[in-house]
Amino acid sequence: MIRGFLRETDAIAVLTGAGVSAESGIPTFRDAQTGLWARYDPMELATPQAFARDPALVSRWYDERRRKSADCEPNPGHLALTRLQEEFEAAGKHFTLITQNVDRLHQRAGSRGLLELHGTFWVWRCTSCGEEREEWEVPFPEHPPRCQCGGTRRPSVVWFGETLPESVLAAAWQAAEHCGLFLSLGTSSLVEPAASLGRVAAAAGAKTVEINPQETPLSPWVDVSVRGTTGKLLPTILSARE
Ligand code: BV8
Ligand code: ZN
Repeated sequence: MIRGFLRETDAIAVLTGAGVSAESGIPTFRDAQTGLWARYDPMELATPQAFARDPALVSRWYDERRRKSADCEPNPGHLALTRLQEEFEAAGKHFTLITQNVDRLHQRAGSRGLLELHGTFWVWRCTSCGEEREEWEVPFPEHPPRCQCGGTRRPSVVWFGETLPESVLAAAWQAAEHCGLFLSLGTSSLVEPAASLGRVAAAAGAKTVEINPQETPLSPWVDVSVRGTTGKLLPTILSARE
């Protein structure tokens, strides 16, 4: 059935979550935090309030996640999406990759033109002068990192309670409304507004597919909900249609 959807559509929108990076060795948001982070709730640390309270702590948490993701490699799930983008674009079809992930493993796998709904921890910005730049050096020499202006720098991610970058969200909504096929991959579909994109696509008449080892609030809304891991399933599902 999914192969039929892939053959028949000329516009695909894909939404990914932390589950897509799990097989690369990066714990998901739901996975219990380990070591010195075990006693912290990620949903609490990823807030402007936590940063205001203890910027060094939050900066160390992001640096730890940067280090982990730097030590990881994209997995077959990431690579299958890169291939699908190449095939779709070579055939003059539309391909939009929308991610909630801030680790840039999709880009390291060769995906291009992503919509990073929640930003990335590889770009940091000054909370005083707003200067923003990529930061690939791991670990940071100091926490939190400082700007030339003396200001404190923060990761260019969207924290809970903060609004998403308008142009990125609008492009994601547009892609969901105008696609013929929507894939929801490795996401618990709990965090808004990202979690609404699948229902937007379904309401607009698109075929919708979910891949997740577990049921999610989106499962009842999609045409096909596959229980399994993206690293194992995507290479077979996305390449079989030739
Ligand atoms: C906002 C960046 C305006 C930082 C992140 C409406 C109703 C209720 C609440 C709200 C609402 N609207 C807004 C809210 C508040 C809030 C929200 O949604 N809260 C939730 C918790 C209820 N949303 C916001 O605050 C958003 N801002 O709306 O602003 C506003 C503000 C206030 C009030 C109203 C409006 C901003 C949200 C973005 C926050 N930033 N990340 C960082 O990463 O540090 S969110 C972060 O958590 C991720 O980016 C991601 O979005 C989310 C985690 O979800 P997943 O990626 O899906 O990962 P998770 O661990 O949950 O699940 C993994 C899944 O993978 C599981 O299902 C598992 O089974 C599966 N899996 C595991 N292994 C595999 C696998 N799947 C496949 N293969 C495998 N191998
Ligand atoms: Zn500055």
